[in-house]
Amino acid sequence: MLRPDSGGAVRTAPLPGLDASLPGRRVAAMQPLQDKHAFLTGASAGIGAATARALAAAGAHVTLAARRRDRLDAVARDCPGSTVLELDVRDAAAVADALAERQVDILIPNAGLAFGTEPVHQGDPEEWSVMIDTNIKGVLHVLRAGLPGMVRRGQGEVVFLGSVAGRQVYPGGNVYCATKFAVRALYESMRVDLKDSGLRFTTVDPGMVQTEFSLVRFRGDAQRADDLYKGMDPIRPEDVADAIVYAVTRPANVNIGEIVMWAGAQASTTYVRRRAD
Ligand code: NDP
Ligand code: 8X3
Repeated sequence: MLRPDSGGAVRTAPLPGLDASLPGRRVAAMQPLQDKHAFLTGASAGIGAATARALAAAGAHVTLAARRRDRLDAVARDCPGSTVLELDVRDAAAVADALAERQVDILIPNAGLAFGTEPVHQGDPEEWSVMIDTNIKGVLHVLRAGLPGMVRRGQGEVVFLGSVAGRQVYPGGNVYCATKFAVRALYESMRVDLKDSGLRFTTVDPGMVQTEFSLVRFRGDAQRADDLYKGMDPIRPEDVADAIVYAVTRPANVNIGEIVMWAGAQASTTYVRRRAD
């Protein structure tokens, strides 16, 4: 707690878990991840892969889940003590099985994707279903399977991968944006529903991150995906991983709620400053 002393200067009175060894400063002690178990979906690429590597580097045991086994194995080689799990988050029973016997401290339902930027009247209902089943129901499956153990133990944390697309719509974002608005609603719901659980909830909401996301969105059109980042410096997946590690390493008296992360050149989901190159 900060309080003024008789001379008007600020002195420190340490809170539990805070390092007051430096005179005149309050330094939060990092929570070690050494004995922590993290369960991460969408770990075969992009933000998930970078986060798995960062959590493992911070000492956590990471379970890497996604559909592509070869890609998971490649990421796992950089994550000592990790486990890989071929998993489609749309399959509720498979997700329940995967989490049944696992003690999880850090749950990260990161798997997600977008298809297309057509307006709804030209959209493909099959693609909407994949987005909704992955980005909303997939997150719900992971929560339903992972939370009971965490609630029973009264500890742990969930980090959602929202998006600025869950805060502002943009032309052609429609169904994808709706799924990310839903993720934010789920994040807020968890805070309310589980307010007495002892769990922490965080949503990390990035802007333009260069991953395979746009390649998937543009259905394999690499040129179109690359063009999206032309003349600007996008967020790197490692930057997002860094934010996630920051959130989960805060001391117990702190809960980082929402991290909104724009690319430096992004004024909004629609306005991006680009160089002429
Ligand atoms: P990538 O395409 O690079 O990675 C997506 C990951 O999700 C892959 O590991 C993929 O693995 C996995 N995945 C997709 N569908 C399923 C499924 N049904 N079951 C299990 N895993 C699945 O994208 P990002 O890393 O960029 O995206 C990660 C998250 O971040 C998403 O939720 C996305 O919405 C969000 N996000 C991305 C931003 C961006 O600009 N890139 C910005 C804001 C948020 P596999 O195919 O092997 O199953
Ligand atoms: C992904 C970021 O702006 O392409 O969530 O929708 S954006």
